[in-house]
Amino acid sequence: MTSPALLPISGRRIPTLNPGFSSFPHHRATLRLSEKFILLLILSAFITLCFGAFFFLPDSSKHKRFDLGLEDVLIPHIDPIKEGKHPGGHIIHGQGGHDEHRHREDEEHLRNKIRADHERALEEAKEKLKKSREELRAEIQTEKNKVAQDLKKKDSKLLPPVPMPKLVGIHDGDPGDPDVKEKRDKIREMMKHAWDSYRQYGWGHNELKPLAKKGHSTNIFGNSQMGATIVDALDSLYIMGLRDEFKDGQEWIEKNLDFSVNAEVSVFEVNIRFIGGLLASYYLSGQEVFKVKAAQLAEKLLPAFNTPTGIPWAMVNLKSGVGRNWGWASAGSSILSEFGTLHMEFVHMSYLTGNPAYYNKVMHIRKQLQKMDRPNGLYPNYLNPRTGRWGQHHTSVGGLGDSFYEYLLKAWLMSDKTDIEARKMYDEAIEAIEKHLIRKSNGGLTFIGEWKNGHLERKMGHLTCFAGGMFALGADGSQGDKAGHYLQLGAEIAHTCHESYDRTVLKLGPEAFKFDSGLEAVAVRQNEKYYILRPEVIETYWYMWRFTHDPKYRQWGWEAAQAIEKYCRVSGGFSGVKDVYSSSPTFDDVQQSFFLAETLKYLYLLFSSDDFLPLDSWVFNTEAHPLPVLHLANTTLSGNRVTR
Ligand code: DMJ
Repeated sequence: MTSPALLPISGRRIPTLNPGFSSFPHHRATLRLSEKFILLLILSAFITLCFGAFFFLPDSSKHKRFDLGLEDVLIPHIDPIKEGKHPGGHIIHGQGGHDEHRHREDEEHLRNKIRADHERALEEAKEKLKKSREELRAEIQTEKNKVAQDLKKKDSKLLPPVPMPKLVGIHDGDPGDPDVKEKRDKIREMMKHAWDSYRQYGWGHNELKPLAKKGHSTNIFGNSQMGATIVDALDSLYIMGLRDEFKDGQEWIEKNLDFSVNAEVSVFEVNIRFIGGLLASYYLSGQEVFKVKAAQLAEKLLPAFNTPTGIPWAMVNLKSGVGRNWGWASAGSSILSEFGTLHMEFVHMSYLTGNPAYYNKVMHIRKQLQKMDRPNGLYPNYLNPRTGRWGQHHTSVGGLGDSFYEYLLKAWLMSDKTDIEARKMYDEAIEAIEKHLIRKSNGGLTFIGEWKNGHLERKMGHLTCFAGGMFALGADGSQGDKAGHYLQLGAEIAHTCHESYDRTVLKLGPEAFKFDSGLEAVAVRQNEKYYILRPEVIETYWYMWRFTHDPKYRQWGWEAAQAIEKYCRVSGGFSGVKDVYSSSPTFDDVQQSFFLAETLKYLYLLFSSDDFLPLDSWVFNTEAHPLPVLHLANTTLSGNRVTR
């Protein structure tokens, strides 16, 4: 049998010894697998022979070496104790009598063993030489498979078996009503077009350029090619019943997804899209591979927390573990929405791996934040991970702040409402936000502004529109019987965001819109007029639909779906548009991975029944990946049963 230890060499180039090949570079040929294999066997037999010859040297020459004081280095090569021959014994050279006699016996025994090994190796080599190329190839392949299998087993052994949380409502979601079903089928068809286009033109790349019909990526993924769209879209495929596509994606992940790459990635983005996506696929499908990959990736993110305060860097190199922050962030700061959006996935990682490190890291972030002064009770967007001090006192419920608030609420929901500390932080933060950032425009539209340079900027981002859904989701359980109030606030934000869509030519929302000088819910600057297939407005429609069943939310969702179909669909997928106020917009030529993960998923769920992924059993991460509520009352974070 071939020794597995020889296998890794099989891919290397070995200079040819075959006289039939010229030694000129242009004639130099790479040896074929089986030829290399035979050479290696002969080489290994030769090495064994040389090694054995050492023991036939006269004793005196070996003693001379020991006299040089190299015992510690050399003895292990022939130490019978290491060979397991004389447990508890030591060889003392230069002494006569019984010890010397025993030593000679040991050496004799060892020589015989080496001689026998050597002869067996030669016999095996001779046998191999008799075999045909095909037989040798088959043997090599069998060995390779075995090594791959062993590695796989080793990987999954890292993860202890933990009870699967109760998974409720993961099948179908047929809405019953044929008209609603037709809409749902249309969304499914859009998903298929987005996926098939990526499959055809961008497979394995992070994202797709639907007009250029080739792969695309951005700096959040470093220079990696990690198939972000595959990982991000997979649970949507599962939910929509696109099982062949799901299998295809799973196969790619099994064979190709490798995190040992020299790439500097965004900790936040990789967490919400990759770890979140893998976890959701694992819970929905039960396929172990997703859990194993999530665990491998999560481990790679841990070095990002090696900062003086434990507040992680924004970026980490997956290979070296070196972290740093974005150059544009105030005073070298980390970003609130980034380090504050790890909790859900990290708690699940501790649950599934039994490694408390993930849970400890995110709880440490929470503790750090609790210690700090908050201007007006608000959390600024920037925090320096070296000094532990805030950077600029900018506050936003949109970009740079948004999902931090979302994860406070969802930490509580995900813990089966036992993490009351998180709920308290959420309640206090929302109270401060309402007091200082939420206003009504002259035209009666409720908006959430941003705190900048000591005053309120009357501008709201598309990203901020997710907050309507968050207020509705957090209504139940809010302090002092304010549930109705928060549901109403959610409805008002949904209305404002719908207006931002309705006041455009394309009926698609701009990136940011103002409430100033007579302008209401419209973008002013050219660089705020784009729509990049974002989900937040549709996300809010879905939550509002679930909590109120007001048909206008389905109506608004359908309007958005039709506009996307009409203005963003191209033959190679779906593209963002640069100006929603222009009747002949240009495309940005990017099909974002979150379009498949979030926008289409929320639309599909909007036209599904409520018992499909019910909100008391599932909590959606900020990238719309559903994670089950962890009922930890009877189990620990590592899934073990609690003994009381
Ligand atoms: C998504 O990646 C996530 O929703 C994130 O929280 C912020 N926004 C993008 C999509 O717009």
